[in-house]
Amino acid sequence: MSPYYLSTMEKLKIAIQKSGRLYDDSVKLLKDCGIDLKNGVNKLKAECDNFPMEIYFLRDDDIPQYVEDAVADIGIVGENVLYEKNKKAVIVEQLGFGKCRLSVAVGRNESYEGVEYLRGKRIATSYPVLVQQYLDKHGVPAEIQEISGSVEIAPGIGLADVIVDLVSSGSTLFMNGLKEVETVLRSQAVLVRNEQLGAEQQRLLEKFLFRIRAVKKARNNKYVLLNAPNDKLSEIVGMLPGMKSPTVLPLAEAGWSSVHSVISENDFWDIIEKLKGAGAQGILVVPIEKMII
Ligand code: PRT
Ligand code: ZN
Repeated sequence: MSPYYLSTMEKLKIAIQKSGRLYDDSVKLLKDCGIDLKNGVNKLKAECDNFPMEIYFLRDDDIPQYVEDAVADIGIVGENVLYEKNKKAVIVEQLGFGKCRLSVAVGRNESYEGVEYLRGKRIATSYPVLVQQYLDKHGVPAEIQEISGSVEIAPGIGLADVIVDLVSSGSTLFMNGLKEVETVLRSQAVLVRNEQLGAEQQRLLEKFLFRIRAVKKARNNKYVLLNAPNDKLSEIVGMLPGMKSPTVLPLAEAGWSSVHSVISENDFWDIIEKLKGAGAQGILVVPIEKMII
């Protein structure tokens, strides 16, 4: 085996979106995992100095195929694209960004009372496979018009009665006189892998995943420091989860302690309110960079 061949075998090849809504978050995830990309000249491929990884920049629609064919070992892609393309790629981890829903939308003034409304209608979408599955599941036949972009204008120009498109804030639908009536799929970016990774790629993936999980945990938690009067200490400590249990240190001022803990983003405001109510002061909230339990 030539040294060149060996060096290419030992890298984990990842496919990410070349530009678009997943690009920034995908690159940020790699950076937060301590992986420094050396930007390729034409940005089709990048290498890394400090992790055996090679990054391919592709259209998101092509990523499932590249992973199925093992051109890339792993990839970052929206679940919506993954399920629509129906390729053999295994989901390894949900990444918590690129969140959206694939929704059915109709004219704002239509009286919509349920999926039966769709029977015999013309539905414009870029997701014919997922829409067909949805119609079959509900036993409602309809005509699917596949279009690749600007789906939201289809009803206005008489191309369709209904659309099924991705929605995040809902403002595109609103601006086009449409309302969201059903959710076909909830989606977010996921890390996928080829079905049969080699042992070395599997080992590198485990290493990468360990870092991803530490980054995700850190993003979902905050480090909280506060001052508590000692007579309220046990009540305040009881409100805080902490990784094992909160850290309590005496302050220079008699009768007060400093309490340190980690709070989940989800419960954050509830707990902070309770802490204040119980007499906590000088509450500082600090982002966590990595969190390994
Ligand atoms: O060039 P390439 O093929 O790679 O990119 P693309 O144009 O096909 O995809 P891109 O970059 O638009 O989206 C990439 C992925 O981001 C999608 O496959 C989803 O997984 C995810 N995502 C998250 C979204 C949205 N949110 C989203 N809101 N993709 C598209 N939209 C569009 C939607 O189609 C509609 O036009 O945004 C509009 C609606 O947004 P709101 O906020 O007005 O509701
Ligand atoms: Zn695309």
